[in-house]
This record gives sequence, C-alpha cells and structure tokens, in this order.
Amino acid sequence: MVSRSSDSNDSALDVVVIGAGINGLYLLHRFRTLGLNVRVLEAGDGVGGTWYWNRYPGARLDVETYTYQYFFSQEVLKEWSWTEEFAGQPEVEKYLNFVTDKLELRPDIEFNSRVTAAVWDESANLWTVRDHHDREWRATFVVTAVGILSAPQYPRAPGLETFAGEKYHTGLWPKEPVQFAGKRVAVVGTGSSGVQVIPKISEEARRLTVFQRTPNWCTPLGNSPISPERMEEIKASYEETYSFVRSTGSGFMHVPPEGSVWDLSEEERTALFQRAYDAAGMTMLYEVHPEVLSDRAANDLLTKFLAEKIRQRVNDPETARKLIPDDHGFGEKRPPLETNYYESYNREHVELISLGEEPIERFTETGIQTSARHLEFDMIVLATGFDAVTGSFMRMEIVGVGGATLREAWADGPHTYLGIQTPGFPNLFMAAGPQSVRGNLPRFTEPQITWITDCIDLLHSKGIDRIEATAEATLQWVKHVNDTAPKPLYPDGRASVWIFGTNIPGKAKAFLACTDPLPVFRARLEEVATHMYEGFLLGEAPVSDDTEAGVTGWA
Ligand code: NA7
Repeated sequence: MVSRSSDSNDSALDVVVIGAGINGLYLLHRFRTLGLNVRVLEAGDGVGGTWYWNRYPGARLDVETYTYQYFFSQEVLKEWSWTEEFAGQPEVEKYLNFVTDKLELRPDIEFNSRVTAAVWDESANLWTVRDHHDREWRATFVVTAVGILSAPQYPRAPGLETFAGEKYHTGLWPKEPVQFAGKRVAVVGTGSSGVQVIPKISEEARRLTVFQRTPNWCTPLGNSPISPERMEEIKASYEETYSFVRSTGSGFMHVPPEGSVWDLSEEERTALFQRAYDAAGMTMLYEVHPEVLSDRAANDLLTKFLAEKIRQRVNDPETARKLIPDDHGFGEKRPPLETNYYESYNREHVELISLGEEPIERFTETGIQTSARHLEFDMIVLATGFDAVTGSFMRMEIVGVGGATLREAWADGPHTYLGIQTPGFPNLFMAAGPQSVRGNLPRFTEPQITWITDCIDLLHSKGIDRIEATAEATLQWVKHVNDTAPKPLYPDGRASVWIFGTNIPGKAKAFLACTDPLPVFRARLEEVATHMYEGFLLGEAPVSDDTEAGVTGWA
C-alpha cells in the first residue's frame, strides 16, 4: 500500500515521522500547525514511546515532572494537573494521551506500524518508508523520533528461549498485570530500571534473586505527592520554571554551586553532600561542584560518602560490599534514583548475586545455572537495558544515496552533523539523534524539533526538496563531540556505559551524545538556521569528494 496525501491522489506526503513518543507527538503537532501533510508511524498500539513500553512496576520519571512536560500549549498547561513530583509511568502515559486527544493528533498516527525500512529515491527526492506489514508511504522528508532507549538488549548467555516460566524485559512490559506473589523471581540488571523494579518485586515475591553485573551509585529519588495547592503554585510559576530550565546546562532544575569543593572544610563538604542526598531528583548530580564529576580526587570524596550510605542502609556487610561500585565514579553513568532500593536487600527472601564472582552460565528450562549452582525460578525479569541511541536505527534498513546503508555508514560509530543529519541520507532528520545534547530529554529535544520543523517548512515554502549535511560540517561536528566528550575517571575506563556504547558486546565504542550546555547548543542551532542552514547543502546533491572517508566515530 502506498499512502497518498489527502488532496492529491498521486503526491507523496510531505513528512513521515517515525515514533509517537514525546518527541513524535510534538513533531506531529508542529508539522500540522505549519500546514504540512504528515503521517506518524508507531510500532505500539498507543502513544507514549518510552512511557508506553516501559510499564514495569515502579517505572517513573527521575526528573521533576513539571519540568519534563510540554510547555508549548497554554491550554494543556492550564488543564493538566500532576499528582506527584516525579510522576509514575501510568500518569505520564495518561498525560501523553491527554495531549494527543486535546490536539486531535490520533487520526494522523498509524499504530501497529513498526518501520522496517526507508529507502531514498535519488531521482524523485523521496523516501519510501516500509513497515512490518509491508505497507509503504512515500514522503519528501523523514524525521525519526525513535527515542534513545528503545531497542531492548538481552543477555547473551545461552538458553533463554528454553526457560519455561514467565519472562519479561522491563522495556517491553505487558499491559496485563503481572503477579509476583508466591513466586520465585530472578531480576537480571541493576540499572535505573532494575533499581526501580526490584523494591516493588521484593514486596510481593516469595523469593527474589538479583543478578548484578555492575553496581551503580544510586541516590534517593525523594518523590512526594503534589497537593492541589502545590499544583496551583507550580502552575503559577510555569513561566519562570520554563525559562530557568532553558537556562541550565542540561535542562534540569539544578545549578551547581560556585567555587571549588576543595575550598570547603571536611564538615562543610559532608554537609553539602548530605543536603544533596536528602534533596529530591538529580540534586546530587547537578548541585555539587562540577569538578566532582571531572576530577578523580574530588569524585572520590563523594563516592566515599555514598559508599558509607550504602553500608549504613544495607544490614549485611557482604551484600553492601557487592553494592558498592569499584569501576566508575559517581556521575559517569546517569545515576539511578531509588526508593527503598538498598533496603530491599534487608528482606530475608532477597539475595544479591554478583556476576563478577558467580557468572550466569546458561538459562535452563526451570531457572538459571550459575558457575556455582542451579537456581529454580517461576519468573525471570530482564532489566538489561538497551542498545542505546543508535540501536533503533540499526534495526531498520535505512538506505541512502547510491544504495549505502546507515548500518554501514555508522559501522565504526555514528557520525552526524548536530545530531540531526548524516551525509548520504538527504532529507532524513533525527530528533534526539546521536551526538546531540543530553539531560532532561524534552528540554533538549524541543529546540531540535522546532529547528527541524522550521527548516522543513522553509524548504517546503521555497519548493526546495533536498537537504543534506555536508561531509565537511559533519567531520567538524564529530571532532567537536569527541574532543569534548567526558574522559573516564578510572584509568582503565572499563565501566559499561550506554552513552559510550560499551554496554553492548561488539558495539562500536563511540560517544553518543554531545556535552554542549543546552543554551550553547540552542544558540548553535539558531546560528546555523540564520546562516541559511550553514553546513547543509540545499536543493542539490553534493559533488562527491573524499572528505567523508575521514569521518570516524570515537576512537
Ligand atoms: P541500563 O542503565 O543500561 O541498565 C542495564 C542493566 O543491566 C545494567 O545493570 C547492566 O549492567 C545490566 N546488564 C546488561 N546486560 C547484562 C547481561 N548480559 N547480564 C547481566 N546484566 C546485564 O538500562 P536501564 O533500563 O536500567 O536504564 C536505562 C536508562 O533509563 C537510564 O540510564 C535512565 O536514563 C533511564 P552493566 O552496568 O552494563 O554492567
């Protein structure tokens, strides 16, 4: 099937958007407001993306709810009220459905449509996008809004398919309620998802065994309900909140203190760390002196403090030891924010297995065989994370100029211009693509989305049907990204960090984000647009040169 635009039997769509998560919905709204003919293709049968798929018990925001939401619609801001400082998955999903209905977006979304391929037609300057039902749409522009954590990854130990009990990945959690009561449950993985789901399962399961590859530096989430009075206050200060989060480096409600951590006495330092530990959200990450995140000696001050907290909260010293990281500093990985995580291990029926000491050899029909024993389970929960940022692209067959695939182009790591386009793939834009900024996701994708939609609108209005990032601009951007990438605090740099691709065996090691502070990145985007999309070639194909061959990923 080839979907046709509404007003002409033969013409293609202006835009296909892939994904109806928080970015895809905003893209759809913007394109419709601009009068463009757009269709969103969504794999799920509902909107929400991350908030649709990750519906495991305990899933919730680690960002203050009212800084994560959309700010573009006064009507939505006025009508929607939040009930928790850090909303749970059901509330975020409900909110995204509310916005979808309020803006009447649903009719332009094709649900149950997983995109498998997109092929560029150089003679017509059109993309053909195919889904898993072999339906096709033709469009001048394609914008991916596939999320950064949406391609689930599974353990490589053999035999997973032979396990006869219940089996779930946190990133593909079923809609039907899952019962843990009376069951022997295994959880594999202790990242943000594991840290959220483990306390919930520990409350109900007969026995819970946690398989930990690497411990994380977890700090308390500090969630609390939002009363109607507090919600009124929050609403009254939306303007201030919005301009504040736009002004911070990562789009969060936090700013680091002035001065140096070394200027503080030991008592003052402990008091600072304690205040951050007692405060909510990402305070520990963003309200300590920046050198704590970049200088090993300063970082050690904090990890010493955090290790002591783990020892205080976990009764069994041996379990506490296993829970204290020794391969990375605080902040090198996005820290999981927890609620009663450490206390879960004080329950009699909860056991922690460190895979470094007792690896999984294989999954069996009835459980898990480790190097030391066979453990029987009724259920295995995989909280093993994602092939982050690039994984969703690699699962599609994206074919650009001259039949080159994105898989080949990114084999040594992604190379993009501004995280928005890759040479050889004209008219293909990415929202939250590799090598774009990171932090509070909707805050950093918002300028990308307005930029992409404005750009396409301008091209459309001028009748320009081709835009492609130049190899030279891309080369410079990749260099900038790599030159400014964070350096590992531990000399052997062996920690598994998804933002570097090192959580997946065999994946190219490449820094998948960009450390530019949000206002700097936004200014850069504006500058590029003001200079008539500097670094992009408009309306014509580039003359082939050798520059592209020099574009490589992180080395
Ligand atoms: P993460 O943060 O990537 O965590 C995945 C966890 O699963 C982590 O503990 C991994 O250990 C572990 N893992 C991965 N593969 C295996 C295998 N094969 N065996 C055992 N354990 C494994 O994903 P999440 O879903 O928890 O969170 C993703 C993001 O969501 C998070 O950063 C927040 O931004 C929100 P590792 O540490 O790699 O050694």
